Amino acid sequence: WERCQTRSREGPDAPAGQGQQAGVRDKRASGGLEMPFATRETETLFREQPKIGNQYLEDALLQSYLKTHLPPKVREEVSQDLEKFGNRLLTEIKPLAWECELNPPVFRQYDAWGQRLDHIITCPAWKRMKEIAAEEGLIAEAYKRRYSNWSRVHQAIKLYLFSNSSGGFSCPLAMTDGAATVIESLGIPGSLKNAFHHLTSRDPKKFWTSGQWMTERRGGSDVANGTETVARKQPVGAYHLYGFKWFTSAADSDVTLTLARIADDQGHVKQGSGGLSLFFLKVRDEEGKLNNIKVQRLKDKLGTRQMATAELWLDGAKAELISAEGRGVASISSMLNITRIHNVIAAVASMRRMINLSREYALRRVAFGKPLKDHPLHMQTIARMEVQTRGAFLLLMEIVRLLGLVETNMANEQDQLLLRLLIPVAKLYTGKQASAVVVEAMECFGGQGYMEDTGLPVIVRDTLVLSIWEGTTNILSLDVLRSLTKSQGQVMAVFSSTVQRKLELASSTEKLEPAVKLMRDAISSLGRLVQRAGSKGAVTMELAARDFSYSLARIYAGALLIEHAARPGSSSTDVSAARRWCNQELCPVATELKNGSYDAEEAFMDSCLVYDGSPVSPSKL
Ligand code: UCC
Repeated sequence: WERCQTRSREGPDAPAGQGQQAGVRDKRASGGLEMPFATRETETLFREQPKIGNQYLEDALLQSYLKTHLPPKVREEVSQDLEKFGNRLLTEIKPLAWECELNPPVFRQYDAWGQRLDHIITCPAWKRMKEIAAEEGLIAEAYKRRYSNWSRVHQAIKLYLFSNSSGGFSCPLAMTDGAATVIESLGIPGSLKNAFHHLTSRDPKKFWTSGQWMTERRGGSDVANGTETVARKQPVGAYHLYGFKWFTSAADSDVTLTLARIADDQGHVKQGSGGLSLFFLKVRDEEGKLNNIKVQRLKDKLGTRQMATAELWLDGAKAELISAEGRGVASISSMLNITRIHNVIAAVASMRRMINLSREYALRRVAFGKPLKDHPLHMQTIARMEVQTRGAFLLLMEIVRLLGLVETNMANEQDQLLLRLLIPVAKLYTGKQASAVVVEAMECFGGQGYMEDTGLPVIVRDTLVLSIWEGTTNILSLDVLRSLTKSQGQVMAVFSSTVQRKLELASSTEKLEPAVKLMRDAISSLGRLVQRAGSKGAVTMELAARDFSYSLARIYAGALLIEHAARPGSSSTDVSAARRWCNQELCPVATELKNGSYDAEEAFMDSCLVYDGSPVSPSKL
């Protein structure tokens, strides 16, 4: 608390003028005499504070996407809602986000008399965020479906606008959305009807959030082998859970989904993925008492400090089995796929916010006798980030468009396969893009970008987790391979035909020809590679997984940018973004394959390089 209380109470783009006021005070103090030179310089620097306006109205790509895709009546209503929300974000929500940053959660384990409390104390602004999330329907919108398949797009855009002003509340919303999806996919059984109603409520007094307690001490990626929690069946049907959850994000949630191994009559459990089942539990009872859960401590994190991440002991927590026995991982996957989409939303939103602040600053900041906007090298740097962000944004919109179709039973089999493939691809790619873009954008502010009270480091810190949350880059790359194997390669056929179709739309647009050609070359390379992949061993596939996933991301985003640039009424910047995107290496996996990077000898050499000599066998580690 003390650390934060000393920081500015203003956000990164608080109303300008404080510097001027300080200057006026100095003037009065010096009796109206000419100010010293140094004071005047300081005053000038304060005036360069970047400001942001209504983030919906200022997002040209978002507006053009809605115009292109949404039916006019839906667009009109959605647009009104987004404009209103954009204003609310500026006037009410953004200051609350800064309050959340200044007042991170506090853990009180005991009272003065030694009684165990285990209270996670959150600030009033955090609690207000929960009410606002309900009022704005940030979860409800996706389940009430008043715009049919477009409801997901509407919800995702609201979350995208909310993300950087949410004070970390986007995280519990991601898990809440995931939990609601799991419950809906189970057909909303009677025992979970009430929970579903609360999770998708627009009433702040009724709205619940959910956790997603998956990570245990032995590992977060290898859930199948890392989960030790045991579930003991009770005579009346409920289960009691015993275990230790090592990372539980937004631990102040009302309910959670979690995995455990059901013990048989002798207390034995089945190991591996097939031993895991999915459970639903309420964190507290009606009187607010914890459900046989003990809070060990709060995590001390690099970022997302506004949100309480805790270590929890489950000491007989009452829970309901909600999957078939042994189908825990498969059942929680539908939650993971939703939270991974939220991760993409957060990644794109961070990039967009940092670019908007950078370009605003470039209008105001003068260096070497002219504003930054008149320095070509500086503009080139921001433009490169802009191209990356546009590709990522269209990828996000494509995924939520497909999700909307699937959830309203309007998707065909191809749409479903494509969605399954694109979620991990987009999650892993945008997580990395966002980390690179926000660090680059921080540099656009020089030393100011590194100052805590500008709020810029908060965005950077909170973005860096996005490549880790919900599966690291390599784990997601392996998930891409999983989707290929599971569909027996069908996802790749759908991927290629969808990309080809998008390119055909651009065939009559001369300015896009070079980009289309580069894309066609990349798809051919990818096609050849996939054909040869069958004859390669598992090590080659694993070594190629990340580059392969990057290739899919770059090719698909390229196709989306080209499609967007080929639409009637597109702008020269749309065309330029598509061309520039396609000028990067679109299919790195093909290049690396040619270089022999995925051969067994190279894997051996990787190990030698890492350990500077001979590879270390696991037993020596
Ligand atoms: O970090 C966490 C909370 C953070 C807060 C939330 C923030 C959200 C963003 C907010 C932004 C503001 S919670 C921890 C997150 N943990 C993970 O993401 C886990 C990472 N590890 C994996 O994803 C692994 O690949 C595992 C756990 C899925 C591997 O498990 P298994 O059991 O070894 O894998 P299997 O055997 O291949 O898969 C088991 C079943 C299979 O189905 P069947 O049996 O029918 O063949 C798979 O096809 O699960 C299915 N499956 C999937 N299905 C696995 N993954 C998927 C998937 N992604 N989609 C569909």
